[in-house]
Amino acid sequence: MVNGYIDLRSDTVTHPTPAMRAAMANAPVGDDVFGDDPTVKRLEEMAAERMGHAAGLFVASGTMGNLVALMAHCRRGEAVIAGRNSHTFGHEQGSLASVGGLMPYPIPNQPDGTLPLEDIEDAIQPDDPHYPRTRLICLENTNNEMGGVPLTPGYTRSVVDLARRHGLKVHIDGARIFNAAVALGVPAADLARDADSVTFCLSKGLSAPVGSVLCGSSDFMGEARRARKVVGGGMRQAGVLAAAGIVALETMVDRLADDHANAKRLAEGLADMPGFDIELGRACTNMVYFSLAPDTSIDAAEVERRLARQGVLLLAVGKRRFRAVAHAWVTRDEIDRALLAFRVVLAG
Ligand code: TLP
Repeated sequence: MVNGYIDLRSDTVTHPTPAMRAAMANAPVGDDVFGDDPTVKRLEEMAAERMGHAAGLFVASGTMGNLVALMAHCRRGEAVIAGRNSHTFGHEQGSLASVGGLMPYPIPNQPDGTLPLEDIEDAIQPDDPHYPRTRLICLENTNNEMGGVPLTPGYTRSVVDLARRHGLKVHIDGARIFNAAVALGVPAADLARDADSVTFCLSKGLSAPVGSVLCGSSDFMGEARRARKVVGGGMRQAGVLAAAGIVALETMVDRLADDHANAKRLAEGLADMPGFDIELGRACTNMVYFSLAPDTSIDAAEVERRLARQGVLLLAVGKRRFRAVAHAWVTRDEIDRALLAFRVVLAG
């Protein structure tokens, strides 16, 4: 429960755990813009190690981490290849263009979240003064819009190999990379170390109140630190926030398997209801995307309203499509109660 609701809108609604609140209250801090905050440094080191990279940078959000990464990799006027169905392209207000001065070349994501290698190759601009220089490829793991699907280490490696052949960099928006790691049964580093940079979020399934960490090489982090400052992301006694992030990394990763099991349970329950259409196989991490069956007469906004009256929140992501996300603040029992509420709502 979150504030009295079975809140399935996102894993971003999770609250900090009691251990996080205690760590925040007691965290040693310093001015992080001067590099003086020991708790931020510790989090950055832990994060870098978990991702298989040399250095980390604590940032305020996933959006900031992605923007800072893009700005650090590219110069204004350069081109970035990203998924048409990626957060960086579609849900960050176009900041790569408006703030970063970068030209996006979007490619439709496949149902498994991947960008076909041929499409990436086709999107690389020739060395010709008519076109921007292509500098970077962005991947998203898990891919949110395609259903929270994880990208495998093998696929990531193949994109990195392609990038190397063309002298390009690779950034991974790994907002939910730990969900991918848990679903695939591999260490997160196996999904991240081959890329030039990766951002992951502490404030989604890991339940910390604020923050993400951008990881990469030490040289890259020098550039990223500058980019973070220019977007106003230099924080001072940020150790109070980083402390929760440390607890998140220490205590909240392995339990993501419970969220995946709950998402599967929700998906299976919805599949049993004639009013909804769902592709069961897609619910392999903590997200469940589903639609109203063609003969269901109410629209998604109405379902959302009726469910809220039953104490269940979810997101309508289209006129007839929804997203529900399992997370640490929803129990298995609450998933079952949510399924009952769905039945009530469909019955009118
Ligand atoms: N996604 C949010 C919404 O913005 C859609 C959500 O509820 O899923 N990358 C990915 C893949 C994300 O899903 C998100 C947040 C971000 C980056 C941005 O993270 P924040 O919200 O910390 O800026």
